[in-house]
Amino acid sequence: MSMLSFEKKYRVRGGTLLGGDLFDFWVGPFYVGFFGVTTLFFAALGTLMIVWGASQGDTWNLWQISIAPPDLSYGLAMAPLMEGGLWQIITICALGAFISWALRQVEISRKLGMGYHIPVAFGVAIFAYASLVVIRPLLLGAWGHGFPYGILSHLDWVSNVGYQYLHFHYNPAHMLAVTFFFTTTLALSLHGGLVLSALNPKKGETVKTAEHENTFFRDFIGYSIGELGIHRLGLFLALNAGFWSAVCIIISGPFWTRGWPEWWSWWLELPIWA
Ligand code: UQ1
Repeated sequence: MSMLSFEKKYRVRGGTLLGGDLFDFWVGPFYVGFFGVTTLFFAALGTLMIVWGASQGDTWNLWQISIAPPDLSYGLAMAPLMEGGLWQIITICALGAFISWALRQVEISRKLGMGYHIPVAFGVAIFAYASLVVIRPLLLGAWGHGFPYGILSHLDWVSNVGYQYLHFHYNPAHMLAVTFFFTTTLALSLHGGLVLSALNPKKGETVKTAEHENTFFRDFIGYSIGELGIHRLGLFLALNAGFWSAVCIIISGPFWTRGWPEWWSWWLELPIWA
């Protein structure tokens, strides 16, 4: 079955969370749905706000354009447009677009009778973003703790907040997050390499199957996690990368205010050294 006739078979009505049949249609290959409309709305409005904010700034240099959150003195109140209010609206648009996108994934999953693994996975990425611009600012009592929307400015923010805790790499949750990020890339490169090596042979050679893939890793390290297993492992690694990233920044400030190297004093204070 060609992909087009296959897709036609599964282009079914229903499964919507909101809007009933009203937006239950496709535009070309794309499912629309109520949340397709809200995604488009928030993404367009947010992008427009960024471009308008840039036009009010003092540079069109793509690296230097930045839209800053309000001053800390505004606390958790709304700020005037040009003093962080724009950042607040852009943040609402970003979350509106991301959450709409996740709910559109839910609707498509329901139509296809699939599990919700995809929206749940994307939800963890949304959580990581929200932890920076909503959860931590709320816990610290000011929107000014969010990061600025600019290519270089957000890097400066990361650097500054990192040094605020002396050495962020001593943050145990940051250690876990970084380790999960690296392990994710290791797993995906092993998996991608394995699948391509088996399924995309050079001209004149036959396509290999899962048995070859299993045998490679059994010969190589005495163990194969399997076709389903590698995807479970990949999802586990990736979700943990996002989750511990969120944790590592949420605990910095709200739950630990000193340098992260000092956190490890508990190790030096263990009674076993006496
Ligand atoms: C693996 O064992 C396996 O099973 C056949 C795959 O499936 C296609 C893989 O992609 C990879 C990478 C492995 C090896 C991974 C581990 C954790 C042993």
